[in-house]
Amino acid sequence: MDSYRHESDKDPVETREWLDSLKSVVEHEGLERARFLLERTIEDGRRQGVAPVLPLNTDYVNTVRVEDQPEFPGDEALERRIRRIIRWNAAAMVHRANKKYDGLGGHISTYASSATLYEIGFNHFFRGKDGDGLGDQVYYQGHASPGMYSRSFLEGRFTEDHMNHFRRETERGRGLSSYPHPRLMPNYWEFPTVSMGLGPIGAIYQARFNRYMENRGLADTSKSHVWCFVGDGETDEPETLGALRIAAGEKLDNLTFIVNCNLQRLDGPVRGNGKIIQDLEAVFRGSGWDVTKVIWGDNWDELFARDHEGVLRQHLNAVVDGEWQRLTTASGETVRKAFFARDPRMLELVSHLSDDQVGALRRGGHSSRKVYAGYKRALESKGRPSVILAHTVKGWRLGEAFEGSNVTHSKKKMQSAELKAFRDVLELPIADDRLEEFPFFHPGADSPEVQYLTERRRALGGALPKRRTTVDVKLETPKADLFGEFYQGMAKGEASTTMVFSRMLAKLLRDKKIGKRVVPIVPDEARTFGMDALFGQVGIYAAHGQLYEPIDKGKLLYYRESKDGQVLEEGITEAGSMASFISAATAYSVLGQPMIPFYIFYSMFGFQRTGDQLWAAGDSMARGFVLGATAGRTTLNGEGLQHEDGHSHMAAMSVPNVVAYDVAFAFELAAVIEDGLERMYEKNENIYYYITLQNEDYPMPPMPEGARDGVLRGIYKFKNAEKRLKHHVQLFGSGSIMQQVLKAQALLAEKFDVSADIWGVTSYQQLRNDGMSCERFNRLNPEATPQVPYITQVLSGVEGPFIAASDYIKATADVVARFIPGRFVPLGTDGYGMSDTREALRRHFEVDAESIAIGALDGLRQDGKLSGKDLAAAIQQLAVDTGKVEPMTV
Ligand SMILES: Cc1ncc(C[n+]2csc(CCOP(=O)(O)OP(=O)(O)O)c2C)c(N)n1
Ligand SMILES: [Mg+2]
Repeated sequence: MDSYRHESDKDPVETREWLDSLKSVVEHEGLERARFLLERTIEDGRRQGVAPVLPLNTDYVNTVRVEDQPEFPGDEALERRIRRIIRWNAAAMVHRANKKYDGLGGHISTYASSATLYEIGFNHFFRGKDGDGLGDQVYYQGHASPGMYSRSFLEGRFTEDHMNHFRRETERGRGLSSYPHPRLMPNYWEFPTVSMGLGPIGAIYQARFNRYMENRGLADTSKSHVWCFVGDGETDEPETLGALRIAAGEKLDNLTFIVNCNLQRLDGPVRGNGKIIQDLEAVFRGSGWDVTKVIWGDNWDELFARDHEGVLRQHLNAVVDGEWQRLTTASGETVRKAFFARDPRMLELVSHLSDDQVGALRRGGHSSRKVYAGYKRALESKGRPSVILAHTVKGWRLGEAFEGSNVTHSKKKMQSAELKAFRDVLELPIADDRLEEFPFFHPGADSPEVQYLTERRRALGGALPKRRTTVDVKLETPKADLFGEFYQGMAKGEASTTMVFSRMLAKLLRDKKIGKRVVPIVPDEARTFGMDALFGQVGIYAAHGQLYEPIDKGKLLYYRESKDGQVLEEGITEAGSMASFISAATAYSVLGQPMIPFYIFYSMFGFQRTGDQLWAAGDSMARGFVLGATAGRTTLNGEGLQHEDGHSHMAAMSVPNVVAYDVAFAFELAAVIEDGLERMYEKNENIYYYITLQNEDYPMPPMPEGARDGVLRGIYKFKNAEKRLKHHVQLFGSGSIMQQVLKAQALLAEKFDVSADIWGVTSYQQLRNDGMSCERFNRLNPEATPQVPYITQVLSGVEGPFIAASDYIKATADVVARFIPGRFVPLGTDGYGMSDTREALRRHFEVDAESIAIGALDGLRQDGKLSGKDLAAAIQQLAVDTGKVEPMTV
């Protein structure tokens, strides 16, 4: 009667004795004692040189043993009926949308596989926002959204008209968005999840941020739990699994992942030749998570109970997912032949079952009791995060064409026969002659189903999903006293905009009113940006405090980690830092507490590396500041083409609610941050800021009289020409290239009898948005007084040509070309970055003072004020090599 008889077992009797004594301990003294003895034996074995390689995997069976399974606390039959109605409506909304408008899209099979996982959560675990505490945060699998809508429909939160407008949102307020998008349904969705991987990493950092808020005394999140639904295919994304260690290291037992293991992704099986659940078990356990596998449904219990030899387990361990997928829709007869017949002892195990009964052996993710047991166990995990790996069937109950089929993900409609079968399986009272229209079904507000589900939600703190839209806390943002010195500039000496920012941040942190709400976030670059003093000033957040004496303890500003530290020093993870940024920037809604994140990073690793999260931040209606530091293709010299950013402003332009600035001076930065605080935290605008900062030192002048409005709108007059010379030009400068523009002004006057006015352009993006908005207004209101773009107004009557120079690619400035009343010559840093001195790089990219002067003279030539010969002579005089390589081609 040996279970797990091994080929290599030389002395089965001895083996049996060991196993029997273990069994006896389990039976008489319990699991804890047995676990202790095993651990002690292994420990001792190691000392004696026996080093067992312990598998990270357990058998392919449920983690919760039948003996330990809790009582199911709900009304199982009623919950089944509710689930069935929701499943029906979820399929109906996708089918109806596509029947009417072919190609609208949507997914039927995903929710069909995860209905029980969601419903157990909604009926028994997820806490709403209207009860005790702040409520849970639930990350729904994006393309399971029809299930959530259908639940809300039953609750009376949506009408049939809403349901008929799934994926038809242009009639604002009527439609339901394809996936969870707070921007599109601000009262409903909290977290955009459908870009795979962003939900899971976001959930981890949200759970951590909840602790941060708790530990810093800013919010009571002790009753909030973060739940994240993840697709098994989604676990292929590095973002999904990449931060698991963070969650374990921070002991986030306020976090649970629920992985819907239907074994399939879009094209086919996730691990056809392997076992995704086992893979994930090893990864999660190895990362320090508590793993609960919910693999088999109730009707397997008695088979396992009789599997004394472990033969069933052994074979379950061996079958690969591709095979399970095939067996999903196979008849009982086939399953018996293809699986149970692998061993006569297995055949014996099912000999009392009919083929139909064999065919009906369920997967655990479709059993309320098993799923409930899994949730309960996961929630009881202490000191570490937990994950539920639930085995399900993709397209469950939708019929053969859907269940487990490789094409199921993309199927949007059901055929007549399928509809009939579906209705019969769900036992819904829908007449045959109405089937074709696939009507929505609502049992009525007074029905036991609706009463039950409403009561359950009431007990758990209100309906979900739900997003808070109002901010109860009013912030008073600091004014002149804090920003004054920056507007005044520096009487002597030099600074970089990064240094200026660092000083401004330190002052903001000290502000009595909002200081504690400031959240500095940095991915292991604080020293690079001169911000390391913050470590001492406000401390680094560390969930467990500082468990060591830091090497620099004697210093005034040492590396101080503490439980109530304020800085989120994230280590080298821009993805993690972005997730933290989103948590802090949405805290006004998610936790009802406005926070002011300043996330500072190497600008190359922002919109380029984590662009999708910056997009999601916009969707989430994040409010805060992201600062691309050491920016500018030639200003961060010597670092080569993976650091020298000359294009993040172009990427930033693609996110509609980003307000982007490329600042040159302290006063510009002061205006932008002061205004940003007011717009985001007093006026509650749903925008966030992208500001590039550079590391080149130069003098910081005072703000010119009356320039503030222009600074904020994107362009202002910085300096007029000292006197008018033979020819006249307008020079635009941004960021540190403004210094080259100033030099060009002198050069032009000195050598070529050309005078120049200088304009600071802080934001081509803002100027462009304004210009396009005017154009649109004029197009649609041809009889109204035409609107004039701000830049056109400012430059009206100003004599060109206009020459723009920045440390960004030419397209950045070019976006305003058509709003400029005259000849426009944009100069910029097209081509890959490379390492050299700033001077050499600026000559290479043609944004140094000489190249700007040439640009100005060329503008005059194009306007017929200078000849080609004049220009050629000037180029020679400036010693610029006309045969130099074109930077774009390098
Ligand atoms: C980053 C990203 N890549 C690709 C997709 C397209 N996509 C949507 S659903 C899907 C398959 C999802 O499979 P799985 O995670 O297993 O979810 P299931 O529907 O099986 O529950 C894919 C590839 C996406 N949404 N996001
Ligand atoms: Mg899947």
